[in-house]
Order: sequence, then structure tokens, then C-alpha cells
Amino acid sequence: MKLHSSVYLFLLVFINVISFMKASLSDTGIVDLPKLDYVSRGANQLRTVKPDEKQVAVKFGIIGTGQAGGQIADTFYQKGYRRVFVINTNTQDFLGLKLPNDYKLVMPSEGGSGKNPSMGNDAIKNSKEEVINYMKNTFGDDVEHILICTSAGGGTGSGSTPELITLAKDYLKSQGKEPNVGLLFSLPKFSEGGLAHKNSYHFIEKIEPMISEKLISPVIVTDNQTIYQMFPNVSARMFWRKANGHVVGIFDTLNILASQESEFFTFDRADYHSILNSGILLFGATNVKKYERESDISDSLRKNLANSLFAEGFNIKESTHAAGIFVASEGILDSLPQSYLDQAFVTLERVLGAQNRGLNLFQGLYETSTEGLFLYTIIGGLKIPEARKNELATKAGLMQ
Ligand SMILES: Nc1nc2c(ncn2[C@@H]2O[C@H](COP(=O)(O)OP(=O)(O)OP(=O)(O)O)[C@@H](O)[C@H]2O)c(=O)[nH]1
Ligand SMILES: [Mg+2]
Repeated sequence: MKLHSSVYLFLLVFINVISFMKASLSDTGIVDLPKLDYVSRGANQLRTVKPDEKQVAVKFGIIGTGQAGGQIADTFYQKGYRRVFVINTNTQDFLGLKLPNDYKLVMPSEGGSGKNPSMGNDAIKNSKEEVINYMKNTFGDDVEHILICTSAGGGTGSGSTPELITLAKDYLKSQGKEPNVGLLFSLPKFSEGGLAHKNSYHFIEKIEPMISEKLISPVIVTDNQTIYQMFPNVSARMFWRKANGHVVGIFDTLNILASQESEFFTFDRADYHSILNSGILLFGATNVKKYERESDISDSLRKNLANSLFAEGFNIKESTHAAGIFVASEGILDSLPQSYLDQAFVTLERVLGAQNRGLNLFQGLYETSTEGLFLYTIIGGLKIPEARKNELATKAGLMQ
């Protein structure tokens, strides 16, 4: 009894002291500060390399640079990829990312790089060791292909990408591996200022020789202008989610499919590797809603192909590689005649102008638990359209 009352007394005094401290703190005008995220500025502590959270065909290491790159890389993280980190010249650009903080690296730079690619370039040149450490600690030695994500129109991402490509290649070579490095970049909307267009134009000029010499592959272009034309009324927040979700979603689906067997046609790892090494890729996804008649699927394919590729102006008749992968629910697989699918592949070849030009066309057919019939298309070995480059140059004031 005695013991109880002294514990009670102690608690009472303790609570009073705490309330007094609280009261006097608020009396002095000191407010609760928001919880600040700690973001590593240097070599990150050794941590265990985490495997991806699902079975995929290729173990990608993903680096996002700049704000857009960070958001795209974060979308991969949200899809279960774990060999992912982001770099930038400031912490604000990391806002909203789901990646844990020690997967974010700030490269010191004088006041960010404010759409100035040479600042982005300087920043990475001064942070090479830190970036290499991040690769070691995030990718480890179990990585097959490194994918760099960036926008072309900003400063940090576009300016740091060329050096990042070199660092990523050197990292893979240091492990006795093929220097497989790819690039996923975004192009600006028309409404963005001249500087975004100028940076994008110079960015393309820099990377084009590397693409044609097959020094980087795959190269995936997300054209924000095309996406904007398709979804003009989407809110600002949803716009980037949609843009990033679409491209990362298809990329991820293909990486999953290529790791799986199919009792019909398998789009296997070798096919996937061949596509990944074919340079510039366009991805498309179509929900085939009509499949009652033989011509329905090919009609839908023809109509939707251009729309679903999310990048305009590419001459798909120049493609060197392509894949058409059907994913269908059980009921559809049971009833759909094979000839309908064959007809669709023939149509794909025709749309790509593939007759007698040695196009590598891969096919796949998989079962899914989601009700419906879906067609994924990948078209590889393309060139950046001259018309789009001219548009960038004109908006940049580089062409009169
Ligand atoms: N696809 C896509 N594009 C984006 C996204 N966020 C921004 N952009 C594009 O990125 C460009 C701006 O580049 P940022 O990535 O913000 O620039 P940065 O690399 O951080 O460089 P700084 O100029 O130093 O801030 C614009 O052209 C936007 O259209 C995104 O989440 N997805
Ligand atoms: Mg930025």
C-alpha cells in the first residue's frame, strides 16, 4: 500500500513537471518543429543489398537523377524494385518519394542547378566516389543492367546523365560484366519554356551518338507533350503519376512476363535481352475489348498502336525489333481461335512494314487472372524523329 502511494506520488510529480515544461515551452513561443527527413550527403553506411520483391527476368539497377528522374525511379521502387537510388542537387526534389532516405543522395552544388546542365555536370564530377558507393551499397554484385532515369529539360538530371552513364558502365565492368546501361528520359510539353526545350535539344545531341553506336540501350523516351495531348484535363499531380506509371508499368510487366513460362508461346529471357539491346524502344499497351471476329483484334491493334505508344513522330517502319505479347484471362484463352492471334501478328508485321526486311519479331501469349485480353507491344531499334528535334530547336530559339 505504502509502495503504491509513493509510485503514484512520483507519477503525479513527473506528469506535472512535463506539463510545466510543455507550458513554458509554448509560452516562450517555441513551436513543435516538423519532422525533418535526414538525407544522406555522403557515402552511405554499408547496408545489405536487397533483392527485388518479385520474380523478374533481368535484375535492373535503377538510378534516378534530378526531380523527374527521381520520380520515375521511385515508381520502380513502388513496384517492388529494390536496387534503386536517386541523386539530386537539392533535397526539395525528393519530396513525396517513397524511397527510404538512405537511398537518396544530395550532390553538393552551389544553390541547386536551376535548369543549368553544366551545374548538374559539375555536381556529379564532384560526387563520383559517393555515387560509386551508392551503386555498391544498393546494387551489390547481383545486378545485370543499369537504367538511368532523367528528364531532358532540367539541369541536374540532364547535366549529370552523361557522366552517370560512364560511372554505371565502369561499375559493371569492374565486376567483369557487360556494361549494359540504358536510359529512360522525358521530353518537355510545348507549354514549358524555351530553356527546357534548349536543354532537351542539347541532351539529345549528346546522347544520340551513344545510341547509334549501341553504347546505351535500351533508350526509352517519354514524351510529356504526347501524354499531355492524350490527357489534357488530368490534374497536375495525376499527370506525372500517369506518365510515370504508364511507362514503368509496361516496363515492369515485360520484365515479369519474360521471367515466366507459358504453355502457349513464351516471350523468354533471350527474346527480352535481344529487345533490351535494340536501342530506342517504344512501349504500347492495348486493352482489346472486341474479339468476336477474326478481324477485331487486328483492327484494334492497328487503331490503338499509334495511340498507345505515347510518343509521336517515330518511324516504326525503321524498327529492327518488335514484340507482340498477348495476355488473356482463362475464359478467353479457352474460346479464342488461334487464327485470330496469328492474324494479329501478321497485322503487326504489316504495320511495321516488316515484310522482307529481316525484322526480329517475338511473340508471347500468357494467361492472367485479370479478366480481359491485353496486348503489349514493344518496338525497338528506332531513331529520334527529326521533326521532334526541329521542334525542340525552334522552341529553344536555335532555329530561325
Ligand atoms: N515524365 C516525367 N517528366 C517530368 C516529371 N517531373 C518533371 N518532368 C519534366 O522534367 C522537366 C524538368 O526537369 P526536372 O527533372 O525537374 O529538372 P532537374 O533534373 O531536377 O534539374 P534542375 O533544373 O536542376 O531542377 C520538365 O521538362 C518536365 O516536363 C515526371 O515525374 N515525369
Ligand atoms: Mg530539380
